[in-house]
Amino acid sequence: MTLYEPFLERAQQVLTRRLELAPYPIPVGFERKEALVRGEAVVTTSTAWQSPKLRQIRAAHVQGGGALQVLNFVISPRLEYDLPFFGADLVTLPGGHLIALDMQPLFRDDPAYQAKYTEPIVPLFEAHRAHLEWGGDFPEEARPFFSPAFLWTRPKETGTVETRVFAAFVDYLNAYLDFVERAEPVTHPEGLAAVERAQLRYLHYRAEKDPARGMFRRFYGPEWTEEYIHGFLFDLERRREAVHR
Ligand code: DBV
Repeated sequence: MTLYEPFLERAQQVLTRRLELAPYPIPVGFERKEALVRGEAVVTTSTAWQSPKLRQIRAAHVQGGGALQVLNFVISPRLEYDLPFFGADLVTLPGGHLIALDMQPLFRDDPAYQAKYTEPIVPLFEAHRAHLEWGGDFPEEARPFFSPAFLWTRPKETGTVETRVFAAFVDYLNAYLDFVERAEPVTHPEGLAAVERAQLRYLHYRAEKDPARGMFRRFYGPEWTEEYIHGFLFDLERRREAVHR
């Protein structure tokens, strides 16, 4: 087993148990991509589902030996719901582990939104943070997208990833699915427009600033990489354009 395989397996179990899960289409050529990098195979596999309230639940899993493992897992709700995004960026590089786990708010500065989607998970955040040291600086421009319950850590021990980070990942996912269960559709046109704007702003940012871009370009080339980012990883913009054309 590679480091993040158990995360993906558990996510699939939990999602299958708690949602009406259907496959989400992965563009041809993106289910699996392999390159030989300094004699070592680097394989990227994609997994994706949808459910009645969730537009895209997707994972990108990069496996390239002990010093290169990445699981990026993002859930994008359907545009009828004001649910936050679920975002996990679990990264192991030669320099060490880097873990970002959050439910990223659509309306970060709205107290009612915070009361609905952040305050309920603060106890969970506090419980896990106690075992996961704050990861230090991260890009200033990313700040508006994170919630106050952002778990951000650079564990020194792989064992910490396997135990503490795994527990936090499973707890955050279950707490997210609690929100999903309770979510009711937004009905006001202004509310719906605001949700769409907020989702587009977030996903546009993620696509533009994808920290994996350099790595993917080196492994698989720029064309594959841009298509993967815009056509699969953060595909809302493309899909809205298709609807509005
Ligand atoms: N990050 C992605 C996707 C990845 C991915 C789709 C499939 O969004 C991997 C792969 N993240 C990835 C890699 C690195 C990071 C780093 C490979 C290391 C890059 C490197 O060091 O070369 C959270 N991820 C990071 C960093 C942050 C995040 C803050 C450090 C980046 C830096 O210091 O420049 N997750 C990332 C982020 C948001 C999020 C910015 C959102 C708003 O949810």
